[in-house]
Amino acid sequence: EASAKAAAASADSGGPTIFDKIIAKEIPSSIVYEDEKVLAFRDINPQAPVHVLVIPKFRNGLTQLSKAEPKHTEILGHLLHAAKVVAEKEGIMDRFRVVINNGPGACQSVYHLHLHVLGGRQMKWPPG
Ligand code: DGP
Repeated sequence: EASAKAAAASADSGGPTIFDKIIAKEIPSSIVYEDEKVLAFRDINPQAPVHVLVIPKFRNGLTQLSKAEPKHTEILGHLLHAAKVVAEKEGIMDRFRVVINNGPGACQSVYHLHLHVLGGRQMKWPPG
């Protein structure tokens, strides 16, 4: 499973991703939180009882965290705050993890920046 995911991971093409269709609601998703800047929805392949993805509605070049520039600082802060709101709504405020996979070597598979909010079980350290 883990190696299959790593193999499926590809490099950043800069092209559209599945998340564009989720934002446009052309593909249904289970939305947990939404505002004018971000969308939070349940991961299709959950790795914990709570596994929510938080994404910017406007990618603006942020295919991955390594592409972050000073112009992105506001949305980056907004995403982190939204992760906290998701944890609060999901009832895992005292025991959650936020993860960003960056690049094929970290198993990033969708090139639209996203935060994973994970919780609802005992989390292990170090992560795999
Ligand atoms: P990453 O590997 O960090 O790039 O995470 C991408 C996540 O996106 C992965 O955990 C599965 C999730 N995902 C991919 N396609 C869909 C989809 O169509 N719907 C939902 N809800 N999640 C998706």
